[in-house]
Amino acid sequence: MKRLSLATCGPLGYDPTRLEIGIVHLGAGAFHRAHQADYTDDAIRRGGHQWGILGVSLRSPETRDALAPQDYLYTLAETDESGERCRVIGALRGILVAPEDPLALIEAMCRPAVKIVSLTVTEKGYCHDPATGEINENHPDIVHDLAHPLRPRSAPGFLVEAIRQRKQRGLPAFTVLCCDNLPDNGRTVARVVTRLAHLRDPALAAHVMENVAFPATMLDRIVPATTDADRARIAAATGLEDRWPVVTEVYNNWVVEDNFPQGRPDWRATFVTAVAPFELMKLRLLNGAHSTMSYLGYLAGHETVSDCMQDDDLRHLIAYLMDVEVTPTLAPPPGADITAYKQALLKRFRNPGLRHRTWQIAMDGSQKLPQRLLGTIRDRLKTGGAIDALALGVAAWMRYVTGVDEQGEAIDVRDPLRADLQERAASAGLAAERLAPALLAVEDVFGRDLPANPVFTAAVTSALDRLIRHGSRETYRKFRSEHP
Ligand code: CS2
Repeated sequence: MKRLSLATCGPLGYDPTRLEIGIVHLGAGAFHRAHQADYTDDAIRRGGHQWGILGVSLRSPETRDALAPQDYLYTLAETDESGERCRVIGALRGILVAPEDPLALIEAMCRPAVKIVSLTVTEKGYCHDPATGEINENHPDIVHDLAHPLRPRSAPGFLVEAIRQRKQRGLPAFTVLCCDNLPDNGRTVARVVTRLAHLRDPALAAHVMENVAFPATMLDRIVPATTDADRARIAAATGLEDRWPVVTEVYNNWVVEDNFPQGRPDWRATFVTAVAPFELMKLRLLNGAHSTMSYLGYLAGHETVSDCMQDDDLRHLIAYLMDVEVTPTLAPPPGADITAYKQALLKRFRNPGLRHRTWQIAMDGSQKLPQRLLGTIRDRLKTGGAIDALALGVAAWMRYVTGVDEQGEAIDVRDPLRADLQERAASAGLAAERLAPALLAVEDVFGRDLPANPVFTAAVTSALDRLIRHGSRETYRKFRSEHP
């Protein structure tokens, strides 16, 4: 079978070899390739030839090695109940692997034609403390980047050095576009970058504050990790071998704060002045449901989100969480219909064409819980609202990060705080009255307020006790009978 390439791909509606690089994107994983690259590809097809994307892998060469021999083209497979449709995306024009040559990346970020540096480096990639949103000055990558500022390792380190060099060269600053699920993502990244710049030189921090725009965004598209089965199916459908296609849903949404002083592609996104209400709706409903379902579902033996949705009791819990406990904390975003969004979400979660593993979503819980569940819990506690489903989500995370499942098998827990979490879990043992306080004491996740709130600690401890005694399935089955 022939390999996908410029020679075999057929017409794309534009000539990828003619594109200028206007965007450098840090974190060229599946999510970026299914979301921002798709929007940009569409804008290029309508004439935006100055918006080619140079992707960057901050760690491994895998994506570059897979895509370089196919001229960085890849197939985007979009699935819904009517089936799967494939098309080729040409917006990505190269991938740099940062650790191989950090200077080359800085150089690329300093090209005059580059107007935007966007990022999907996951929550942990910002080296911040998730409970406060402030940079973690003891993070090993930040310590490294302060010692070796010209050859950074972290995303904030690259941003600061490239901003500094552009200033030195008399070039206008690029716009920093965070595309990760962080709360108040534009402002959070602005704070992290400004603080790192300040630690290097207060004048550089002043330059960042005055000249760099950090628009906020809300991104919404479900993109599971690509599997070999996906590769085989897509090759059979297209007749071309593609080493790294991306599979996603047909649904796609992007709300962006329109603040791009150097210009931007003509993305068919929703441009607004305030992203916050859209972001809260999405993080609390979609991601809050995702995380709750992934811990409970994993413990109950469900491999994917669509498997979880086949389980009536778990589906009930998720719908209850969204309707009864999350919705009252949301201010409806202008023009959005929360009820319709929730209905659509349950349908998207059911999509059998997406094999979105509970284990994948369970990753990095310490970085996700604050914006997905804990912010909602704080709002509920303020108004005296019940938090039974939310507390069960938090308790399921606690049970999961012990690293041993209900059958006594090891769980492959991936989390930057794993060592600390598992040490606490091991010394507490599998007893809720010790395990809950041991994990609630992780200040980076829970802050100081939540562990001091008796309503919250009681709810989490009692949910964890049920999970430990009766197992996940029985716990959410019982939840349904108690919360019809
Ligand atoms: C998921 C998200 O992996 C996860 O934690 O909750 O990646 C989710 O699929 C996206 O935010 C959807 O937009």
